[in-house]
Amino acid sequence: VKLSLAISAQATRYGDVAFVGDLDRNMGRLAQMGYDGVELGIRDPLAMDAAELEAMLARHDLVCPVISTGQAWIEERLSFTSPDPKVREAAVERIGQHIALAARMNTMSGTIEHPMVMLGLIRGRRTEGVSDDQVMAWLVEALRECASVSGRAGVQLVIEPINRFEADFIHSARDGLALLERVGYDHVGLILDTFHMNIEEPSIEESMRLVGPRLFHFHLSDSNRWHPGAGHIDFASVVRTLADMGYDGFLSGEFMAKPDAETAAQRMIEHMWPLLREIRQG
Ligand code: LER
Ligand code: MN
Repeated sequence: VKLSLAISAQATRYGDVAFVGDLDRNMGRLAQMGYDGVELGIRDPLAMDAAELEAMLARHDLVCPVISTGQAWIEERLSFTSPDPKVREAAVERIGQHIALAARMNTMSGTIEHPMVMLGLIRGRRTEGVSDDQVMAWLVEALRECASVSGRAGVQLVIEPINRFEADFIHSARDGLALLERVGYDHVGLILDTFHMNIEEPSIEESMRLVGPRLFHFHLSDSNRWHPGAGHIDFASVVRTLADMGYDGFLSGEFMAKPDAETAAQRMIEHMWPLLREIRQG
């Protein structure tokens, strides 16, 4: 199991990532702290210099296991469930660009077996007067289109259940599994986030086990959206459960820059390393 940190590659209003700004400097600091990778939040892949990004990752000996896409919703309101077909189409097209970038970074570094693109907030929000069935039909249709593109590119898609205060639907592991069933592609899986699970799941560990092999990615965040160790989530138990499940992906920290970005990132390492070491020693 490797540790990564969710950071933003472009300026954003999104507040639950610790590092925004000078990407090269941030990657350097995280590599020094002992991180293996960075999860890059990218609003618009076409505005990124892919070659420069690859060079930066290589320079700091980091990999990018996942690209996250929520900023396209936050900044531009691109959405899979907008009543406007042009908006839905633009959202799918944008994710296609994320997929292409993820595939390219993998080809260059050659170190990530399954590059991934994360689909969370891009699902959009309910619109008054639109039925649940219609919302789900639009969502499934968009996901199937993205899955078809990502399958050809060798990129996995990961859908994130998000708590009820931040999203209108797909809140729990069960919701996520039911959605996967409807989408129907093996290379589409779930990412679980301890912050959302703490709000939505009866038992964090049981929900993780329920998802089992469909768990492709994982977000670490404490109950208060601070770094692991700052709240009341039992990360020893979370790590033990992941080990029992044979999870071998990344654990990606996603939390607010509190008390500040550097301290938060450092404290995640300090909190997680002893737990991971214990697991390794059996
Ligand atoms: C993104 O990974 C996330 O966890 C959500 O809270 C989106 O805001
Ligand atoms: Mn998350």
